[in-house]
Amino acid sequence: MSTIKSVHAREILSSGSAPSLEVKVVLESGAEGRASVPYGASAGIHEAFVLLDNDRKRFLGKGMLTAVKNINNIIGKKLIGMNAFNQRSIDETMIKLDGTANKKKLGANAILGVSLAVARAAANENKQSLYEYIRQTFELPINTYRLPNPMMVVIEGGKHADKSTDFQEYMISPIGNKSLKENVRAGIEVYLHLKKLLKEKGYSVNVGSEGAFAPNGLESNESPLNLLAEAIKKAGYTPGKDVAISLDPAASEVFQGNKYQLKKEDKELSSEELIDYFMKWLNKYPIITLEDALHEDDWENWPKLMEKAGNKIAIIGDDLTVTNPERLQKAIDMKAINSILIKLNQIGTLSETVDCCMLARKNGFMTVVSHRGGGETNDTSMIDLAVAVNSGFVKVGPSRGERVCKYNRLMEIEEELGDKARVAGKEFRKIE
Ligand code: 2PG
Ligand code: MG
Repeated sequence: MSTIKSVHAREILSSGSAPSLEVKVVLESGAEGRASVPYGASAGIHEAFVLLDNDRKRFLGKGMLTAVKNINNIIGKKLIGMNAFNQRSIDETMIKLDGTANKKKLGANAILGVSLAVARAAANENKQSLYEYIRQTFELPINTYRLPNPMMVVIEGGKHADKSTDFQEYMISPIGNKSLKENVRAGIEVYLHLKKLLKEKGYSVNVGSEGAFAPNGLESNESPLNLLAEAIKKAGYTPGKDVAISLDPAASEVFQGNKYQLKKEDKELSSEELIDYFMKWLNKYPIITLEDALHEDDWENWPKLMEKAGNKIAIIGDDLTVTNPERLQKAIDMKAINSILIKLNQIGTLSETVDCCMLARKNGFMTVVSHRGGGETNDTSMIDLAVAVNSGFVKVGPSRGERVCKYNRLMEIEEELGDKARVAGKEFRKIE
């Protein structure tokens, strides 16, 4: 047992040019753990609360000094002296101390920062990798290591870009069944060929907030799919076999007046019409996962999409489920999805995130651990989590330091595990 000696937080900068926070936890043994937290751009309304200062004189209101103070003056004081190896009780203590349903009082950003820093300190004390420590401390009944495939956002629109597509993310998913390193390479090569292709066609190759291209003037919301298929071929891969396509329309963001507004095409669609719209794409392109195809509270229509496409592809909930075991349980009961996106900061503690992953696995659901679009940091805890729970994919952009550090961590883990691990590849939906 090693007790917590100090907890210290500071405001840092995130990739979104707004602050985030970093926490350092020191144990009596001298072991240290550091963690920082991301935040979303198109955050779901049911997510845990990100506490901002709202002081317009600092960072346009986006400072995190209040959350930092909550850590240094309230959370830290409560946790000092506690056993760092009892992650569950650390997290439960913070949840109780906050006392609200969505961590509004202390801030989920504050709570998550501490939760992860404690886990890192304990792992360091044990001289274990974080993924290994997560398996051990939560006694996860998983014995194999199956590394997640990359899911790379390569064209972004919606809230993540300016004047691009209505939908948020067009992604490539290398599943070639080789090593993780080879799948990462395939993804990056397709990204580079896509860049060439966009240039040839006269589009800009400036990147959006997740490091994906965000071209102006695309003809329709379907155009990126053709570009992706072409780039996959140009890179020497077979669409669907080596590299497939994943989509996150982030439909909540285009939902207005009870309809889905596709401004780019001057269309206003009902839920059923939007499902048919996507079904046409599924029949035409090698799409293997579809995330947030409907609004976050359009519960009655999600099962209709599942009925039509659930046996062919992964239907993923993100804003729908917000890494919340209760919302996931509802989705399970309603047969609304068969896979779930996992974001640590949507729920705000490591324990609750792991519980959500395990509930998903128990029900045969694939998990995809994801970065955030608003502001990311160089923290790579999401990767260790993905490895700990045998996720099918990790969703991360293919460029910018705060994104590629995640892939670099994943490749490091592959090297560390050697023969003990293999990549999920085409079996990404298999639960092991
Ligand atoms: C999403 C994410 C990550 P944001 O919708 O899946 O790509 O976006 O972090 O902005 O919610
Ligand atoms: Mg999403």
